Amino acid sequence: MKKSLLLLSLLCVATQLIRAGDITGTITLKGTPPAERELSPIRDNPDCSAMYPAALPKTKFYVVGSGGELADVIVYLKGVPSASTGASASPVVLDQKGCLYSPQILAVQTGQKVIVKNSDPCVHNVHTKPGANSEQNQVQMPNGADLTFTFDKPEPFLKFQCDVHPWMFAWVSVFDHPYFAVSGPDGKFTIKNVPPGKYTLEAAHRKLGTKDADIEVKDSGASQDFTFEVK
Ligand SMILES: [Cu+2]
Repeated sequence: MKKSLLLLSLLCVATQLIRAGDITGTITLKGTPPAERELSPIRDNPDCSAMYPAALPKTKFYVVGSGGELADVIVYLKGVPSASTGASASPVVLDQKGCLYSPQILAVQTGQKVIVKNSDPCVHNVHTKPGANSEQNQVQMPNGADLTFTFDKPEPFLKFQCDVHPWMFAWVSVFDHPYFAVSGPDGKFTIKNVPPGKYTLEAAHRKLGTKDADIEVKDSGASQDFTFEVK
């Protein structure tokens, strides 16, 4: 009898350990955001302007679909205990292509590698401008070896910039847990394998600020949408 109780309690513990659900949702923008600006300094740079024989690229502050689907929103659990799995997580790639960073908004865990590539025929200088983490500054030649960056501390929208091309920016949000996602061009996000429980879910857009929601994640997961507004 005692043995079967022990087995039962072990089974319960094991089941709890593997119980987890996904948080899914859609981010929507109401209203018309400010027009994006042409990156006109590119015109004065022969290396970069050669890559844009027609129109110059524009800023990507608000990446919005025709139905208001809002991309580049970081969605994450707020106030959860530190539990980074970054050291064993797959690296995230940040490319420099067409004298722009791609992607311009990304998110990683502490200790997770950010591999910076240079796909351009010109030199770039990758310079981080962190708040909580230490500053890093490395030159990268055309076809140069990949650079690797990692960050020790959580920090929202840590800025990457290129000192050669002053219009080049990317923003990397760093978390000390794996429970975050970035909304895609369809406005959708999925945070995978969240243990059941009650949480505060926060959505952050670099220009539009943050929105919070209290949610309960069950075995079957949870769903939470966010709507941002520009007036
Ligand atoms: Cu550059």
